[in-house]
Amino acid sequence: MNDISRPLDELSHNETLKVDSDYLRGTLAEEIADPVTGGVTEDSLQLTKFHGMYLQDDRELRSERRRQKLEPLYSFMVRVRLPGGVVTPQQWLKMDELGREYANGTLRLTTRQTFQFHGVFKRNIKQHIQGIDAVALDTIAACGDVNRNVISTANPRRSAVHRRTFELAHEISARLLPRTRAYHEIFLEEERVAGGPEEEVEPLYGKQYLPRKFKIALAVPPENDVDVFAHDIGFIAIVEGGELAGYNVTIGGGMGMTHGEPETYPRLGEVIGFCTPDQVVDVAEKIMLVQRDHGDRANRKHARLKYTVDDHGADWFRGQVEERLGYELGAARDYHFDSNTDRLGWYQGDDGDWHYGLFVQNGRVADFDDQRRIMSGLRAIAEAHQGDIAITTNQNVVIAGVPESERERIQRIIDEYGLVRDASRLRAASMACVAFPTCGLAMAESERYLPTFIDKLEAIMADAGLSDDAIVVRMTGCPNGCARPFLGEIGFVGKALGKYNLYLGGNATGSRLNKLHRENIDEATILEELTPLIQRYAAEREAGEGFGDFVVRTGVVPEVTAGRNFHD
Ligand code: SRM
Ligand code: SF4
Repeated sequence: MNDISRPLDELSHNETLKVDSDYLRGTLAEEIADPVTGGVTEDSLQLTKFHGMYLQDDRELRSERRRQKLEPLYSFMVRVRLPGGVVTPQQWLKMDELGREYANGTLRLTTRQTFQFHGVFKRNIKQHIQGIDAVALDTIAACGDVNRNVISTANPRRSAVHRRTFELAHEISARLLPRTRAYHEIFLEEERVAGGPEEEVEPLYGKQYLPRKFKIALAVPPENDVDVFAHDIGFIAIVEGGELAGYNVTIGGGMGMTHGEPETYPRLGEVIGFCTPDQVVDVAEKIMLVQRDHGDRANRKHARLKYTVDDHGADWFRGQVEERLGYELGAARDYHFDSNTDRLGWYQGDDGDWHYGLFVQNGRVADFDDQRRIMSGLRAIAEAHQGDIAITTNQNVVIAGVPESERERIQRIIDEYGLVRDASRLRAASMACVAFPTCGLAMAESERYLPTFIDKLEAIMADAGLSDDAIVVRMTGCPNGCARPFLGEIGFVGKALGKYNLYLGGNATGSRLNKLHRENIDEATILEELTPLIQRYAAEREAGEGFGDFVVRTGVVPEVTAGRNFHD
């Protein structure tokens, strides 16, 4: 029997919660209106996720609040659904305004190319969501056991293939969007309309939605900026004779694991076939439905599609998908990736317009000091710019579609506001997850620490004569893997405050997992470990060889060949 047909009392509590929630309503409306607490109950907290928000509290204030016998300082993190990551300047300006009015005065660009707001108090949550709605955006399904924000290679204005791929991200997102009106009733105050037959309320998800979160990414080689192998489903564009022939389909990627639990592990997605562009949305839907019916609903730590694939085998999974499609997937085609980082600075698209890839350190849009007024500068750009602003899955932005006549004006704003801090190639290839103070799961610092750590690594690189080189460095505050650290040439995964597990041996195309090298080490030990390796790399590397390839070739770490990293 598959889990969707098993009695609820054999499954995880979240399954009962979903079924009993009246399609994600629960008691949320009442709890949001209750002024006595800044929070909501544990069950409602689970439901808010499906509507794109998380209840958090400032972890640095916890003990002081406890001492004062106050409840934690609750607020919501709010995540926008933005398939493909593109906004108009007007939408950017609204996000900027909402960030200053209701959130903590900053915006956070995420590794799934969207906006996050932190620090939105419950009393403001409806106005905040209504503000997002006012510019035709929403937060539906940005979190929760549903298909999440569909990500696509950055900047659809680059070429016709990028444009079509971006459109497909939108089409997939629309097809897989939950149909319940709960969000509209609770946050936009729409009247509840008497529903039709049960099966029409959520035709794809039913009452139990998915076993766990579900993620889809679309890549256009040779760039793998989306880290296509890190997602439940991936589509890799195949261009033949200058035309988009279709997409290779991957299944079973995922990053998250738990320290000390080897039955959880990061896994690379694997290619199971090929489909044409007009088959993509159906293929995505059918893969999701196989996972809906066969994913583990008893153990949430084993509930992602990667485990369903490993439990049954990729051939079985493909067979299930083909049965539902009514046709077979084609044979996978050749493709080649050469990087998983962003294209930065000015470049030209196929139509002759210019685009500017702007590095935003760890995606934090804020005014840091007089020299680096990132939030004000991006606001000034949005006020002046007529094209799009595209968010990348490396937490950067692209000022997209700048006509030649406007280039100078945009460049002046970039310079005036210090938007481009002299980012070395090393820094530009680094990413950190949010972690402290907002993330409830963080074990170590990440976003707030990586910039100073990179200062130190830059010095080591300079000493080794590698100032102009890039190494893909990823850091997270815990092993959930939000900045995809297990794909880094160097990966840091938080273990405790000031302590990290050091991973080595990913590559610069996001197609190989790295390997645990040293466990639970502090900064001094990390630097002691990396300095001689970087010096050796400078002296002994082969032409064009990346750091990750070097440490694997020279046996510093063994190559992860199974597509899975059992982190030992
Ligand atoms: Fe994540 C949970 C932040 C991308 C794997 N992630 C969280 C939470 C919501 C913590 C929580 O559950 O209480 C974090 C909120 C922190 C905060 O204060 O903002 C959080 N994840 C993020 C973001 C903001 C990191 C960033 O610096 O950009 C990314 C938001 C993406 C978005 O816009 O939707 C983010 N998270 C990812 C990714 C990368 C990706 O999707 O490409 C992963 C690894 C891929 C994967 O899913 O395997 C990821 N996040 C997780 C997991 C582990 C999931 C698993 O099944 O293994 C958790 C914990 C969980 O779900 O139980 C988690
Ligand atoms: Fe939080 Fe861990 Fe994700 Fe970082 S990786 S944002 S610490 S859940």
